[in-house]
Amino acid sequence: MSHQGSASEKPGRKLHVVAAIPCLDEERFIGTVVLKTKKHVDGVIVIDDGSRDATAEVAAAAGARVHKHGENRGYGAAIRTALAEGRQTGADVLVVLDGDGQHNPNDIPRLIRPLLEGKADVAVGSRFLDTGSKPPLYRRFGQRFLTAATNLASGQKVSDSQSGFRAYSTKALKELTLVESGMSASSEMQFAIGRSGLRVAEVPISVSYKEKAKRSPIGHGLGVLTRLLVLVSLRQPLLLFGTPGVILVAAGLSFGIRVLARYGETRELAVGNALGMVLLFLAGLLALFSGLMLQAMKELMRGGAAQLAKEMREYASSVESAEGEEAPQELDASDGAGRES
Ligand SMILES: Nc1nc2c(ncn2[C@@H]2O[C@H](COP(=O)(O)OP(=O)(O)OP(=O)(O)O)[C@@H](O)[C@H]2O)c(=O)[nH]1
Ligand SMILES: [Mg+2]
Repeated sequence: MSHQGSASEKPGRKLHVVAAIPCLDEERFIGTVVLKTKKHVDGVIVIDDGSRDATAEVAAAAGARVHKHGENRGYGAAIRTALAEGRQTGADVLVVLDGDGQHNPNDIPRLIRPLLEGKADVAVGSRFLDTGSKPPLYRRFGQRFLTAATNLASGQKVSDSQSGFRAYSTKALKELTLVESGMSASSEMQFAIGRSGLRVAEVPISVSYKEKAKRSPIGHGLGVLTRLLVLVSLRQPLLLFGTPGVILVAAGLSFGIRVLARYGETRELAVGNALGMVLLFLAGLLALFSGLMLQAMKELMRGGAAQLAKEMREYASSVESAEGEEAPQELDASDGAGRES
């Protein structure tokens, strides 16, 4: 397979395109996926994420190099391995696609074109730009919802945040790192892309949902959403906790005003409103406090710790030098005292 370098890279240089396929129990599909993928890339690596079936054997027989996880570590961990493999093999472009046959390897040339032409560093295959095939309605709803949440949280907009069909340039492979181990890795990747300022291209892809879902889509969606909340709370804790905190405190205040007004009119305590006021106030303060604590932790983790250590060192040395200036006087005094006695 020959891919020519773009004018912005070394003109005419043959680019090395590698595909990585994360797999968990995909023996039924992986053979076909590898064979079809091989036609479009220079090498195929299958990340066998602790499969209990013959995924690894079938993949190897089809001509892939297999990187085995000793146990199931999750989709995100498999993607981390894929990115590391891409870096190790010195790939100019790393394509990642699912091993369950839902992606069409014939879409690879279209997906990687923006990277080969030097127009983007990351290409995200989108199931929602293609006019032909679409996921079933109930899956689309969940995917759209997760995309809206991820776009809002990460500040990086794409039409299909949960797509597993992507391509990365060498620069992207160098800059993008993941921490999430589960299915939330696609969302986390969007945060990482947003932070890095890498150029993103969205490319329409076709998908096949002929097979019944192997894993619960509801469990999948809720899992991603939970991790998304964790990601946002780490990235923008004041926004996530501070906003509801302020709203709750304001609601508590309005209940308080009502309690006072009622008391002024009737000299009676509106017990329900008073209770509401206390509860809303407490919840609001708790949220504000959590936001501030997490924000402080974030600042500390993001270099604040280094700054604090520097300030402490400066303080310690200023104390030492102040003591050093005072010390001779003390010595003199004690010396004097010694001589006197
Ligand atoms: N779910 C899951 N998939 C994994 C894991 N490790 C690797 N994979 C592979 O990651 C790819 C995506 O997983 P899927 O379960 O198909 O995720 P999906 O395409 O979003 O969901 P479906 O529409 O149900 O297929 C597949 O090739 C899996 O075999 C893991 O721990 N869990
Ligand atoms: Mg799938």
